[in-house]
Amino acid sequence: MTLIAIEEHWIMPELTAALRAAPPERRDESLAFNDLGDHQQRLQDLGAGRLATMDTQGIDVAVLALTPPGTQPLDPEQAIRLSRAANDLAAATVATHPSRFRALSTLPMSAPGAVVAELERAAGLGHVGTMVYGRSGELLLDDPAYDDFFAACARLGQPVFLHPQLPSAAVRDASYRGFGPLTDLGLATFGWGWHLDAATAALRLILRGTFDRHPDLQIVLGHWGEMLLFWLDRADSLSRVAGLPRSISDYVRSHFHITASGMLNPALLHHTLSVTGPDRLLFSTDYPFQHPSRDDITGFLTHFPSDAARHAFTSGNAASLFGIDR
Ligand code: GRE
Ligand code: ZN
Repeated sequence: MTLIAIEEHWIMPELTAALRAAPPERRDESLAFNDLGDHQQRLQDLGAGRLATMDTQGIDVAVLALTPPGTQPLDPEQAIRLSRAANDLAAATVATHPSRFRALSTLPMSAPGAVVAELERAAGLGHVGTMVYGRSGELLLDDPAYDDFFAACARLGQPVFLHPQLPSAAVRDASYRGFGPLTDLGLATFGWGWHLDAATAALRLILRGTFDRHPDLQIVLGHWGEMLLFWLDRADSLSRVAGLPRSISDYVRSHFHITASGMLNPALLHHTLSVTGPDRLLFSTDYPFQHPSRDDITGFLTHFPSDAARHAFTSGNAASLFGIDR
């Protein structure tokens, strides 16, 4: 069995320094998660330590992606420079261990006019897709400023991983305060807000007609589809008021791939299978934030309805979506 994990995070110290030095209105408090335990060291390690963990878990190929918030809170000039640096370092890492690593590119989303050029450059370096977030500054991902980006992703066959990020200050002030700094931050992020925010960003892309304009575009959602997959019955009524040609769940079934992000819960697997079928499910651990053991992973794999579905999840779907052949 080949195991491909597609949401495996890393960080570049120069980027951490720039994010920490950002002005207060651009600073992302979720950066603190990278400092918990040995995360910082694990995130920075693109060599022996990471490979040893992969070997212990039974992971053959890790698809690397920066940890949130990428370069998205940075000013345009810094975002362009550090996205390039991240893409170059990721390419060098893949070149050093070509049978073990692939990478998703990092794009300067705060400089919408520079995004397509860097996507094209990163695809040329061999990056198999890109990871973005639902918002950069005030600009939401469904803003027309990003339409050329989605056109380029569709044209180049680059899937877009839409990863959670800290909700805007306005949303946090309205909904995620009142319990003390740590609980407030957890409520806004890993405990709830991240997953609602990413689901809303995905839903907004559908409502904006993104997939009608770009029929070849593919999106990846983590955490078993964030909250979107659990609320399709309700979201479907939106397609009618929005005048979309297809139902929301129909867009999800034809334009979205769903990854586990280390949440190896059979109930979530069964729900996702009931929505999308086995051909859109992808394995990932969300390294280093989740660290399932080899036994956790093999135990989870017993819950698949067939060998074909298991194989699709462990490597087949990732191989075809990202063009990974090893
Ligand atoms: C994630 O990438 O999903 C993540 C983090 C930090 C903490 C928990 C987590 O980036 O799930
Ligand atoms: Zn993640």
